[in-house]
Amino acid sequence: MGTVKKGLLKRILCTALGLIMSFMMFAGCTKGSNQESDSSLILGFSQIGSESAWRIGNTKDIEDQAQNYGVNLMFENANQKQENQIAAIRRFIAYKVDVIAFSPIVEEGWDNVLTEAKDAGIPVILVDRDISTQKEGLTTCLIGADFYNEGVMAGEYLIRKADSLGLEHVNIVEITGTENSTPMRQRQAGFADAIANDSRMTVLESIDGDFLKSRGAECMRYLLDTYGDSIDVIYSHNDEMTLGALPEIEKAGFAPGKDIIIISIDGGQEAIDVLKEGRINCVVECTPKLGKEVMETAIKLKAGEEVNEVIHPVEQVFSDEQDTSKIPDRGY
Ligand code: GYE
Repeated sequence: MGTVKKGLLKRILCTALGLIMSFMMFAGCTKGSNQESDSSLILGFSQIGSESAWRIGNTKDIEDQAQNYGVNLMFENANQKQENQIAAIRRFIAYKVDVIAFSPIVEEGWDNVLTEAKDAGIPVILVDRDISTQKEGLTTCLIGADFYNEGVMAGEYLIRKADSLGLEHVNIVEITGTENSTPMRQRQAGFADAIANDSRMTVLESIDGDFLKSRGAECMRYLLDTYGDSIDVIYSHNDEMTLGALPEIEKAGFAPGKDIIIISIDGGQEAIDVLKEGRINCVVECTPKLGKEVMETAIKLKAGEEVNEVIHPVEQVFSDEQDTSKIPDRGY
């Protein structure tokens, strides 16, 4: 065969192979090993944004598990805006996806778009955060952490810490997550309830840090200016805000973890490393690894099967009460 003909044959073969591979990828056939996989399922997922290590870990897990289960994922990042999430859900409806999943940035304001999804016959899974509504049947289930319990675990740690240090009075400042979001509301409520009967505890102020590192720093500067050395404890609703606050505390001449008790939530690697250094006292775990449950639930919903209304992952507390050098790598 002449070189020209050989080259042509090679090109035809490559193109054919390329076409077969792209078809397999589109159909989700690249991993056929998972028995429960469904390569015909199209899942629209609207993510809140990329505000934290938690969120980035959550996105990666959803993408990895979609691949693992052979699910075709239409992923949209709302960059912290509810209107972008609403627009994404409308695009999923227009595209006639099989299942919609989303993490609502705040609890209110979803009735119209979710009624449209319901009218289109598309089941909706809430991932991570909840919604608040008077209407029945807009969503099928919630896959996410028990934020109230996280707040309780944070409060109970503080009571044990105050006992061990023999503190008589404890002044707390709270840096909260995004206003009107489920983790903000529940982490605040769980913590408040856990310390309610302990007369040593006073919350000096709760301030909105929006789950952002930059806001954590800003809030901390304000709190230090306002309350100075009367602050005994910082209860921060996520690691990002905690990591933003720490340098400000140090700049003001205090040693975090010693002069001021630091309590955080999430458990990303960076915060765990700082816990190991002794500059954070306690990190309540909130796992971002929800992808497996999301895929399995979406597959069941498409098949018309029943699903559990609420799925909470099991979570733990990391703190200076344990040998922190033994905490395994977190992976996010
Ligand atoms: O704690 C925070 C993130 O909703 C549980 O959102 C999530 C929270 C998480 O940005 O870091």
